[in-house]
Amino acid sequence: MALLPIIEVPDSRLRIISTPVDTVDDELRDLIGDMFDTMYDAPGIGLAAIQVGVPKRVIVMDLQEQEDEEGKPIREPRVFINPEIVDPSEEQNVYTEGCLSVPDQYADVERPATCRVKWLDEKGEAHDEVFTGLLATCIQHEMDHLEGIVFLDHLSRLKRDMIMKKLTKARKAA
Ligand code: GNR
Ligand code: NI
Repeated sequence: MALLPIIEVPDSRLRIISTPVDTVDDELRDLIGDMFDTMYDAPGIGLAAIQVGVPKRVIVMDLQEQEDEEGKPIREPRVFINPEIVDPSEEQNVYTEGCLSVPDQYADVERPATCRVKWLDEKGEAHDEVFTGLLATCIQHEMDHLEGIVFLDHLSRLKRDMIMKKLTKARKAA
């Protein structure tokens, strides 16, 4: 169990384009384990490796949509290595997004409603699935991180500046 520090805007490391993974090995699986610890602790529903300072094309995700009888979220961890988006839909969807690198700030972002994704899992096995709903939104948000993009980049300059101001204010108050 290891919690890794999460990088926040406007840190320039969030602008790095991450590099494809060439071997899925134990060292990578250790990183993935630490990323899950960090994501669940935050808490968040997704995390890209660059958010903990590692410029590799690795994403962990758990939407935690289902609960057990006691109301505890049922864990459904997903790992995406070298993901690729193939067929984004014409149809768009708006979701109020947040980001662990932009703490406590939320804004509506429009993205393709569905997309087909190809990726490798932590065993190095290939997958190819169509994603809809929050899963489609979240994988696109995470894929953006691999390209050095944060959700604020999808907003108007006005909205982005407002959020950055609120963030500065919240940090001063803390
Ligand atoms: O925890 C997160 N919640 C979230 C909500 C709506 C759309 C995307 C996300 S991802 C975010 C975690 C994060 O920053 N991942 O990069
Ligand atoms: Ni994010």
